[in-house]
Amino acid sequence: MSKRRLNAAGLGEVPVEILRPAYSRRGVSPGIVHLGVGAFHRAHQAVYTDDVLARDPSWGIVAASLRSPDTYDALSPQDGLYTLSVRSQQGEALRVIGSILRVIVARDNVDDLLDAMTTPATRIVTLTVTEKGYCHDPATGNLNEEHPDVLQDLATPNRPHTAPGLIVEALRRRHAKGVPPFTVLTCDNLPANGRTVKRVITRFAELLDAQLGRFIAEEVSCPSTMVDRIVPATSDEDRQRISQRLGMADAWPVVTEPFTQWVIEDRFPQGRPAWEDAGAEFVADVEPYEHMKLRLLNGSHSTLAYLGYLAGYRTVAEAMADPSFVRLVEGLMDEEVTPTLHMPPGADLSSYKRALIERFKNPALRHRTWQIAMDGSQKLPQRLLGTIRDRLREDAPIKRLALGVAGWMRYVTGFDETGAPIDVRDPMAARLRSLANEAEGSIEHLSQKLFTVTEIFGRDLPHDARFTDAVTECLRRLYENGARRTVAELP
Ligand code: CS2
Repeated sequence: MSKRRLNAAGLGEVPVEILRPAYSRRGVSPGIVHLGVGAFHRAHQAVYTDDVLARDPSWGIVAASLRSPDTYDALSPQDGLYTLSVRSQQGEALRVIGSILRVIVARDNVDDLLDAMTTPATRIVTLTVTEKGYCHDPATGNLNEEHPDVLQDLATPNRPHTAPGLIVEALRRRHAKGVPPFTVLTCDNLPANGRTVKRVITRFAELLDAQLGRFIAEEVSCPSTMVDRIVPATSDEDRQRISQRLGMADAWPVVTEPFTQWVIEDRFPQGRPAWEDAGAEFVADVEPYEHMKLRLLNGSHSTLAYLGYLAGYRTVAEAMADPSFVRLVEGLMDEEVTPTLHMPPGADLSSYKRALIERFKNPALRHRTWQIAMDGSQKLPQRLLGTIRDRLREDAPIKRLALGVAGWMRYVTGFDETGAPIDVRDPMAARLRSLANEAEGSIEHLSQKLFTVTEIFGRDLPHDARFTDAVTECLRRLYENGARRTVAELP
C-alpha cells in the first residue's frame, strides 16, 4: 500500500467512487469553533457542515481538543482532512470530509484557541465534550463548584482548561472588545443540554464577576439540540481497510452507521449555516425529541452495555444476536419507556423503535459494550433515572429499568462474573469502587452504599422503597444467576 498521506495536495487522487468536498477548501473561512473534536463530532456536525459549505463557505470549523494531542497529531499532516466510513450490511461507503480547517490543542495553545473564539467571524461555538466535560452535578445539572478543574479555572480565568472556563473567558474578551457573543451549541447527550450549558456557564461567570454573569444570562443564546448517530471508536483494522481503499494513509478516519439525526432549536442571533439543507430539523422545542432519544436509544444502550458486558458480550451487535437481549430491549422500550414520552403529533415512535433494534443489530459496527459503559455516573440520570421517576409517579412497574441500574452497580464493583477485573472508566470510579468494597460482599449493603451517591441518585430515589427494593432484587438475581440467565428469565 502507498505510504502517501491523505492531504490537500493529494485530494485529486482520491479514487472516483469516494466522495470528496464539493467546494474549494481555499475559499472556506472559519465561522465555527468546535470544542471536543472526537469521533462523534467528525461523523456528525462536521458532516452536516461539509454538506453546506459549497453554498456558504463562511462556516468552516476550527476544532479543538481540550487535552489530548492525538487528533492534532493525526489531522494536521492531513490538512484537517479525514475519511467518513458509513457501514452497514450492504457494505461501506467512503467520503472525505473537508470542513475542519485546523485543529488546536487547548492545553498547549490556549491563547490560539481563545483568539479563534474571540474573532468576530466566529459566530457559533459547538461542543461535544461528553457529559463530564460540563463539570456539573449530573443529578441537578448545576455547576459543581468543588470540581478541581473548576477551582483551577476560577483561580486563573485567563488560562482556562475546562469547556465552561474557555467559553466564559472568550465571551468576556468579546464583550470587552464590543464583539457580540457567539451562540453556544452543545451537542452532548445531556438532559435539556442548552439550558444546562447556559446554567453552568452563567454560574461560572457569576463566581468571577456578577456583571459578567448577568451579561451571559441575558445575552448568550444556547439552543438545545438532539444529536444522534452511533460512532464506535475507530480500530486499527478500520484504519488499514480505509487507507487501502483510499490509496493513501488516513491516520484518523471515523466509522459510523447510515442513520443520522440532528434536531436543533432555532435561536442563532449571529446567524447559522443552512444545516436544514443537509437534513437537520429546526424546531421550537427539542425536549420531546431529546427524551425520546436519551430514554429509548441511550437508555437501551447503557442497559445493553452493563448487562451485555457482564454476560460476556463484547459488542452491542453480539448482545443483540441473543434473542433474550432483544426481548429485554423491546420490553424496556415498549412497556417502560414509551409511556413516559409525550411526542408532538406526527412523530412515529413505532418506526423509530423498530429502526433502533436494527441499528443495534448492525453487525458491521463493532461498538464495544465497554465503550458505552464508560462514565455511567454521568449518564444514568438522563438515560434511566428520569424515566424511573416518571414511572414511579404513575406507580408503574420498573422491572427492566431497575435491572439496568443493577447491572451498572455490579459493573462498577470492578469485577466481572468470572472474578476478572473490569477496567471501569468513570470520573467517580475510585469512589464507587471503595463504596463497593465497604459492602464486604453483602448485596444489600452494596446497593445501599451506592444509593448514597446523591450526585447520581438525587435525594429522592434512595428514599423510595419501590426503587431501592427493585434494584436490590435485580442485583441479587445478577449475583445468584448471572446476567445471561437473569435476562433470559425476564418475561
Ligand atoms: C452511547 C452514545 O457511548 C454511549 O454512551 O450510548 O454515544 C450513542 O452511541 C450515541 O448517543 C448515539 O447517538
